[in-house]
Amino acid sequence: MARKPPASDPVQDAPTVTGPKHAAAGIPAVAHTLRAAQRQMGVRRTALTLLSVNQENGFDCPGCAWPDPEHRHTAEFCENGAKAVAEEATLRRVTPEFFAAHPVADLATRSGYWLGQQGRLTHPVYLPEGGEHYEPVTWERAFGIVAEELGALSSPDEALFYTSGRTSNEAAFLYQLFARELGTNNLPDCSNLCHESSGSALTETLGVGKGSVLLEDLHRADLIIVAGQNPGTNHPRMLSALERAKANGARIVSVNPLPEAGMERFRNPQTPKGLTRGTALTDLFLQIRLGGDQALFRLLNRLVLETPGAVDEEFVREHTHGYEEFARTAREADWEETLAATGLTRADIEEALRLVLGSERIIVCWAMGLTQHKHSVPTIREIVNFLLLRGNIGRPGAGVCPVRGHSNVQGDRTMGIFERPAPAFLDALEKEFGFAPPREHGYDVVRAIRALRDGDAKVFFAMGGNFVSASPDTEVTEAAVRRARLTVHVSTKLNRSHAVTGARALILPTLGRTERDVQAGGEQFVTVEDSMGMVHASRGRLEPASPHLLSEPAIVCRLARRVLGGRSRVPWEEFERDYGTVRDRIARVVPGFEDFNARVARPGGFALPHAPRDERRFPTATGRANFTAAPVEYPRLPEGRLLLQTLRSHDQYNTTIYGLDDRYRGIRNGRRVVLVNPEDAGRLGVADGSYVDLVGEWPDGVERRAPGFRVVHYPTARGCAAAYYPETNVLVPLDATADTSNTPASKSVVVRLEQSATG
Ligand SMILES: Nc1nc2c(c(=O)[nH]1)N[C@H]1C(S)=C(S)[C@@H](COP(=O)(O)OP(=O)(O)OC[C@H]3O[C@@H](n4cnc5c(=O)[nH]c(N)nc54)[C@H](O)[C@@H]3O)O[C@H]1N2
Ligand SMILES: Nc1nc2c(c(=O)[nH]1)N[C@H]1C(S)=C(S)[C@@H](COP(=O)(O)OP(=O)(O)OC[C@H]3O[C@@H](n4cnc5c(=O)[nH]c(N)nc54)[C@H](O)[C@@H]3O)O[C@H]1N2
Ligand SMILES: [Mo]
Repeated sequence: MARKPPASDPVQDAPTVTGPKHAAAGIPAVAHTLRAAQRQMGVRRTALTLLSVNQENGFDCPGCAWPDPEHRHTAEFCENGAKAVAEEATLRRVTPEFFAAHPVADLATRSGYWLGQQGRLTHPVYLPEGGEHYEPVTWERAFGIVAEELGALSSPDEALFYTSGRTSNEAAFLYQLFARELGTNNLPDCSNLCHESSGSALTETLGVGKGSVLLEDLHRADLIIVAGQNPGTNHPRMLSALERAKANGARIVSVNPLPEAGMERFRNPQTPKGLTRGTALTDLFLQIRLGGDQALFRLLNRLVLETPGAVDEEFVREHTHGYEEFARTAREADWEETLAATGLTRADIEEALRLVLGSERIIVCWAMGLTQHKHSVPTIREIVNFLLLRGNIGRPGAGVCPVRGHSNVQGDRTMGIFERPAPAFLDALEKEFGFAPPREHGYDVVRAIRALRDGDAKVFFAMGGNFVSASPDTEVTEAAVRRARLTVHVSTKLNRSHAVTGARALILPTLGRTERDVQAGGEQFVTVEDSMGMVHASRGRLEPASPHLLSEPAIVCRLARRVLGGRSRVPWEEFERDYGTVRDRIARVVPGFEDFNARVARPGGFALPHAPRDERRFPTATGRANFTAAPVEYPRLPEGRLLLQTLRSHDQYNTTIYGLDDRYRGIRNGRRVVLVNPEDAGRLGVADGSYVDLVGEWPDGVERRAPGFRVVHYPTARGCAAAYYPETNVLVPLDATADTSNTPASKSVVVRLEQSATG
């Protein structure tokens, strides 16, 4: 079977380059939206579907986790949200005939783009041991196969239950309940690859691993620092919030190795101004080196400490712990070292300080640019120090704003999708359901891969996602997954994980967000939690892609009945009939969900409590907000090497590739590109348009090579390079992870460029 990363068929990857744009959204985005949607859905369905995204009676956009504004426009969707919807609501279908025509070995040679473009999965299918094709299977038989393999394990801890962040609260709650009644906490999820570093840092310092701001806080802030995030592509609706903040007088600092178009200027298609020039968003652009953020915030903290009257002494005295030690360490911050770590100038940092000191209310927003480094957790802790110093936690217009990825990734964690559950959560489960959940911690994603590799895990079950493509070290991960006895994917669309299988494999097709979910108890809705802790209902409107689909809750309930049989204490049948009964249990188990069914029925849903935000109460080990002190770290680059970040283009949703353009960065018709600063390129002797292999350097001596990338001279920070994920995941070593959170360090990979043989 092909092990090589497949080429980007059907279109030969042939990038053309025009250079970065300086504004995002506007009329071209609207045109792109409609064109992309109509290609998948046709004109009528496009209109029907897009009009019910994020409306009170409609479905939650399966794109990002950005919250909904209180006054919704008729078209509360963005270009990339529309693409996410069109991917799901497409009229193309993957049927049993498709699998008969394409053996698994053939699927394994196809690109992720090609696989995704084939359309929605229509039937449960099974790959028997030694088989070459997936073949149709009944749901009963499929659940029987899972039960057989789970029953053959010597311990439930040999099973892994992965979750991607689109799963609803109801499905997530049922799924973790099933895994725990079976007897394992092996619940790795995409969060392990994503915002785990934020959760780790915030739980320790503030006592709650979530953001502390609501949308109205952004509108009221004096200063918003956006670090390590590209909202123009990944959270386009955030640009409207930034625009509104600007109109109210806020300043915006953007901290990024790349000048991202969306942060420069926003043309809001829903306002008259947006039809012309739009709004300039960034007041100060700090073009930082990859991994330089901790050093930057450390020096800013020193400068704040040295400014008379700048520290909010009352807040520090009343609410915090660890100030003295932190202040001692911060005072040692060194200008020279900071300039080297960040690549910034003295003037840059002095200007940033001036904006900080001139602002009463400060918010820091961030995403993957801060969470996917070895020292991500201390970096985010340093940001907490920065905010605590001036009392910017727990008052309007101020706080921490980790901007989440998947539309319900935060809710899934709230529902107990976590390999290290809090004892209080397990106690509540035990009390409610009367079985003793396992207490030992389970595997996160990286540990799950090692367990598969080492033969310690034998059944891999995925509730959504694309495990082999999203995970690091593609070759290691794929070889590990192939050792499994059974791999099972609950999926809407085909992806590479279906072609890299255990001895036996199942694909269980499921309903998407956009589709009507009818159970024995009538039409159902589900709920989700956005990035700011707002919970609301989501109701699909479209006819399901096929009559053979089951909803995610139904799949879990039926599987649990089949696997656990008479020994289960859980009323799975009732839960499947009526999701309201699941919400009644969530209300009794998860704090903040009291009276869930009644409150979620209100328009707009409700906000979960957040003690630091609401009452300046910090449920940490010390009972206060913790300042922390850690040594400053930043990546050191050997001579002749570059530090590579693996990031998203404008035409993808994680491993789902919508198209081959990255419009705002001026790249078209290809994904195998590497962005290199022209001065570095000159020093390394790589011409614009030449082809190179990216070769990873990591102390284990294993050669990790991503062949055939077109060099693009691009204004990124010196010493840094950028290329798209998942094509470059082959370069991220499994063991290169963040301290504490164990998130793969996919934004700081040391590489050398070699003349390409394949170009
Ligand atoms: N359309 C679309 N929307 C999405 C997604 C998608 O793939 N497509 N994915 C969703 C998911 S799951 C997530 S987690 C989010 C991801 O949202 P983002 O975090 O915006 O995604 P990335 O493309 O990884 O971009 C990382 C950004 O951080 C910058 N950066 C990288 N390293 C550093 C650093 O060391 N310091 C600083 N200051 N900046 C750095 C990069 O230049 C880039 O601008 O988006 C979500 N929304
Ligand atoms: N190198 C590198 N690696 C990364 C990242 C990076 O920046 N760089 N980012 C990481 C991040 S932030 C994340 S979140 C992960 C993402 O990791 P995952 O969440 O595992 O990956 P996705 O590509 O979002 O999953 C796409 C698949 O989900 C399925 N799907 C879509 N909708 C539904 C649904 O409603 N139900 C079900 N059951 N299935 C559905 C479809 O089959 C689709 O093919 O990747 C991580 N990997
Ligand atoms: Mo993510």
